[in-house]
Amino acid sequence: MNEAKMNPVDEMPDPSRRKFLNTAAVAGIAGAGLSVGLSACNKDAPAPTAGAAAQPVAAASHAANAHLKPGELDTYYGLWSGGHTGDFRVLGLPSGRELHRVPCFVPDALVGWGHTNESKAIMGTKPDGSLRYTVADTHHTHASYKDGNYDGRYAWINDKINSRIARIRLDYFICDKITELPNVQGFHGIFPDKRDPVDPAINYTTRVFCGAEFHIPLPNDGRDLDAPEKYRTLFSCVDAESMEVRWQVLIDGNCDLAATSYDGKLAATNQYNTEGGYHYEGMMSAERDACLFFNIARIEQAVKDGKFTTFGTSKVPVVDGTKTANADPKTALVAYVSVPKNPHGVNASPDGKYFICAGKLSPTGTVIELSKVLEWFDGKLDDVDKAIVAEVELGLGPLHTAFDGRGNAYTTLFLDSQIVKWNVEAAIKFHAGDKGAQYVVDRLDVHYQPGHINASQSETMFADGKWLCVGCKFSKDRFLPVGPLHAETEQLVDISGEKMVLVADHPVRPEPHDFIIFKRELLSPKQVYDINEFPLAVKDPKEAGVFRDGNKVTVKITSLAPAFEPREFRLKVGDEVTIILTNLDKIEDLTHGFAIPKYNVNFIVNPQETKSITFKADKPGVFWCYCTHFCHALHLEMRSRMIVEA
Ligand code: RUQ
Ligand code: CUA
Ligand code: CA
Repeated sequence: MNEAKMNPVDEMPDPSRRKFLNTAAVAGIAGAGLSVGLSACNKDAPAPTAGAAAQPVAAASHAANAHLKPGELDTYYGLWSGGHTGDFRVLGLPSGRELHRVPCFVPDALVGWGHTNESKAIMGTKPDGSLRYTVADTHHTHASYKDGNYDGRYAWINDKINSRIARIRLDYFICDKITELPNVQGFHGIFPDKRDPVDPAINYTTRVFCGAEFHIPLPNDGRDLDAPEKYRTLFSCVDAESMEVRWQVLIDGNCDLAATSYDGKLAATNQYNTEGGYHYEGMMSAERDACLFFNIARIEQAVKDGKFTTFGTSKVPVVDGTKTANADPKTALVAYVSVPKNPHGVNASPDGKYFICAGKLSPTGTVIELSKVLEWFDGKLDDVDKAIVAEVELGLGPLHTAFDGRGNAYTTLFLDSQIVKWNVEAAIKFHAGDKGAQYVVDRLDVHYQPGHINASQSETMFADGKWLCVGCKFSKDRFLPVGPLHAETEQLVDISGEKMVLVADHPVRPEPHDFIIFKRELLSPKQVYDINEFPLAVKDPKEAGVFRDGNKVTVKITSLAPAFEPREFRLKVGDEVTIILTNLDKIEDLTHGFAIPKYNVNFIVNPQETKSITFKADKPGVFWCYCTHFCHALHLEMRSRMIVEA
């Protein structure tokens, strides 16, 4: 954690620095042949306001609000993806302090994730017992909803590398389920629904939608290797409770990010490869791509009616969402709305009215009115592209959009290294012909090349317009150098006023992508486990001991500071050993660790938690199992002696 920068000099834009970065970024892009699309600016657009440097005095007082005194608690939680570290991070805001990392897809040495039997069962193993996957790439995390706000039950996060979705229980901040999506690659966007499209009593999340980016042969079993024109992608729906894949939709083009409407009727994904290109030139050959809208009620009806197919060994029903099969709006499952060249994010505005797609290779933001998409599905709008109510110039490389609940959108401009604040209704007026409508409200330089952006409560109906974070993909000169790998810069911006004020830089280990920020009152995590959550729990030190069945040995151990019970146990070389450890301490924050030297064992048990681990006793000798987590004045003395007889 580092403190807010107060030095006014640091807050002044350094023209030479920005110029260098922009030149480099644009040169790279131009070299890739993108310069034409990027310079195709709308000449009618209002002149952008000058880069708004934060006023040093204002910045200092805003920064003071973000700086918490020792012992003071943050007012917001932030849930962050960790990128190709594969983890899920929890931050306190506005301080920016990292509070926790929840292991899910990849092993973690602190917790013992990927080592204990319970975590391996969640992660998935090969027939030999080793982990199926040990790498992951997390991009997007979102939490479960009730009545348009977070309800504190679950969060979900994607793994792009191995097409997995993990669920995090927000009562204990633990991963409890992981599902691998069949027949997809490059699973990227993720978004829970916000209520049921049919049953008004279900005003909470029951589905999670998943978009897959890459085209593959279906099924990908060796067929059609050299026939890329036959490759396809699927949009998937996962059941929020069972975590089983409910259904998939075969589409034309690909998926990228995902969003859902507040009425539960629509899910969306933007697509950048309508061309079905398999090199970047092909993926950017068309001037426009699309944003797809999925009619959830109709898709589920089609599945019920048996109008689906399956691919390969997967039993998941796949409905036909391709363009030709969905030309008639009255029966269409999917609507294809045209948006400019290789769009990136798609975000739902907190008033429930609009979805916004950023242009990426077009300098524009596209505003799509949801009621008009529904009119098209009802046969009342002849052309679904008429649901576009604004398409306005924002700046170069627009990627993601956040909202303040006061009608303003904040879009990251990757190439400009800026955030643009713009008013959605003014943009709609401008698009309708009122060229005097000033939709750009403010611009802020960020450092550098921002990707994701989010504001406090922005993805709910209760966006409160206080804080905004922006994930900058390059930190360049913002921190002390630590060798070739740079930290990334997560910047904190105060958006409570008319002008955005940059108040803090935080270095983060590469590389977070998306995140959400919400009020701390929405969560009530438990700090001691319920011992009954664990079927193997050893509930009394008297139950501890060695239980032998041939060479299968179970060692039941309890921890109660400052001792393990039993204090020693005997094994024989060749034994297949399962250690079950219950932490009987009931006091908050009293965690113990359990490590066995030379046996590559280490994990922790939180208060009232049980974990187990299985290994082969393959070396004779004395091995001091010791507590790795500082727990007590006699922490160093807290040991159990494992004796392995030859
Ligand atoms: S994507 S920088 Cu993985 Cu979220 Cu837009
Ligand atoms: Cu128990 Cu340290
Ligand atoms: Ca394209």
